[in-house]
Amino acid sequence: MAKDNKITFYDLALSTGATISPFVWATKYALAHKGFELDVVPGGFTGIMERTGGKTERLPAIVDDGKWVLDSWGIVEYLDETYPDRPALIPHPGVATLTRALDAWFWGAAVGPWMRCYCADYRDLSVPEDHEYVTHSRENMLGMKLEDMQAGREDRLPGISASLEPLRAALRESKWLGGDEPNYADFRILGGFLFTASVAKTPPLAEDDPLRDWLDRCFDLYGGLGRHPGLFTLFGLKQREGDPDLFVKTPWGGQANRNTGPQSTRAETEAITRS
Ligand SMILES: N[C@@H](CCC(=O)N[C@@H](CS)C(=O)NCC(=O)O)C(=O)O
Repeated sequence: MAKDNKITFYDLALSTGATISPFVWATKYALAHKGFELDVVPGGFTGIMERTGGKTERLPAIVDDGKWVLDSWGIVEYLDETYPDRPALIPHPGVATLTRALDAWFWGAAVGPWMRCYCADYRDLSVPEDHEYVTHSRENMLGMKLEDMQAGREDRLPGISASLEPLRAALRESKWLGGDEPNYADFRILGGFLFTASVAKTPPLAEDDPLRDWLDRCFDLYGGLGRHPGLFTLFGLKQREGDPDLFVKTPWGGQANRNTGPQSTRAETEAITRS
């Protein structure tokens, strides 16, 4: 299998050359984690069926020595099953379960809302032959004109940033979502950030966001896979008067504090018992 260590990879990219889809990004990282080189079949949204010989309308898709594998989760399962001697993507079934939960939350909290903040830029950045299809399909998806949907994003971006506290809490305690080493949990969530970086003409996160350390380390993995020159920076959102804090500056309370005895909880006890 995987002749010359190469797997054919159907990309979905913008006119900048940067991959757009969160699913495709997660799969790129999954293949790199497994140590494969990619034989990339480039392309945008138009003509996926033609490019893949009628195999699929959606990407990612890979071909491993003649064998077609579809769907981001399908590909991850295939890679772990077929190449158990290489670094695991899902080292334990619980990782898949928790990653699905985290991913579902992240789409609701951030990927979907960011899509609504950048949807007209997304269309404008797509390759010219995709403009009509992206406009039509995404307006159907979002239920309004892309320009109208995107308008007012400066009022929405701060709240989206603020809602990412569960990720910040996890990464305060752990180097990677996978623990000591990255695994598919990292790549799956990272895919949503990289999708956003491919379209974010105005940044969605603060310069000093605590997520930056993890994101920068993820971008640097596998020879700087997330450092494509077509990507925009995620950092530089400014808090305006009346905006919520873009992230919690001083995490506080039961979840943030490890109980090591009364001294560690005294300030909290005083605050909650004062009259
Ligand atoms: N369940 C699929 C979803 C893949 C998917 O929806 N891909 C989108 C890109 S984000 C796509 O190929 N869209 C093509 C189109 O919109 O025509 C997976 O996980 O791979």
